[in-house]
Amino acid sequence: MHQDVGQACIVVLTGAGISKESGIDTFRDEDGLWTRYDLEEVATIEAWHRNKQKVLDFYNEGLTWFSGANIRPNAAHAALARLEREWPGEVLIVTQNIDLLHEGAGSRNVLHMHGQSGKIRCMACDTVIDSDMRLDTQTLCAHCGARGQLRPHVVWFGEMPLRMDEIYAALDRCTLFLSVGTSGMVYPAAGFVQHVRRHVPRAHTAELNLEPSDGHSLFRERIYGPATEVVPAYVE
Ligand code: BV8
Repeated sequence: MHQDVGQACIVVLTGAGISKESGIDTFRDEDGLWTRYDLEEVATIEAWHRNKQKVLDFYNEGLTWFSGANIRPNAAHAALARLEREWPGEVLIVTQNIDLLHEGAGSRNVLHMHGQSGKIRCMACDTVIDSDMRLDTQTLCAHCGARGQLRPHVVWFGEMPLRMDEIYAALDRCTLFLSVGTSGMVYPAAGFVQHVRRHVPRAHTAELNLEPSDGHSLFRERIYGPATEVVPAYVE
């Protein structure tokens, strides 16, 4: 059955590479975050149970990375926001990033599968609140009063990413799966292209990245270059 364009759904997976030209470091490039921090020490649930303060220090320092006055959406974020405005069907951005640059560019249909900055969560009562306060092991939860149970609302390694059912439902109805600025090394996000190939064989798949990702051969179309150049050109 031919889907009319109005039903056509575009799913765009983004990673740290789309925010690089806005001044936010990626994770695995030669100047990336994981070259300065051991992810096992600061971004796993085991690290939280082993040394909460170390995890919170990493998070507190991270707050400064997004808050700089010069950290603004770039032309790639703007192009995806325009795509959402002008495309007659649905456009869903599934981002692995915790920054809010997609929203800053005007995108409204954004799903942060690895959590997002500006929110904290209580491990005792699971309440999620908007806050970019600095956290320490003595901070009390305003909802349940638990001490030292507040953590960033970020998905650590070994934790289930957020809203996976919604993501797979969107992938199952997409006509285009676009992957932008991700190394394709972290699952389940890295497996989305394979999911589309298997479940939606008619969908087109394209990778827009600075260099070939881990899963580059799985994409029908591959365009390489800085996101601020290749994404606006692709959206055109
Ligand atoms: C889960 C939060 C299951 C912190 C993050 C062995 C094999 C396979 C899988 C696993 C395994 N062992 C464990 C796993 C699972 C694990 C995983 O995949 N590990 C990898 C490392 C092997 N995954 C998980 O644990 C996930 N959970 O599987 O749960 C489960 C089931 C049941 C019950 C419970 C659990 C959770 C993963 C989420 C982890 N949290 N971040 C934070 O963000 O502060 S992941 C972290 O990596 C970030 O979120 C980041 O977004 C994500 C992916 O990285 P990228 O965004 O791709 O960034 P990267 O630096 O890697 O690449 C940047 C790219 O941009 C490069 O390609 C570069 O070329 C490009 N680029 C650079 N500049 C530009 C550019 N492109 C365009 N323009 C430019 N200018």
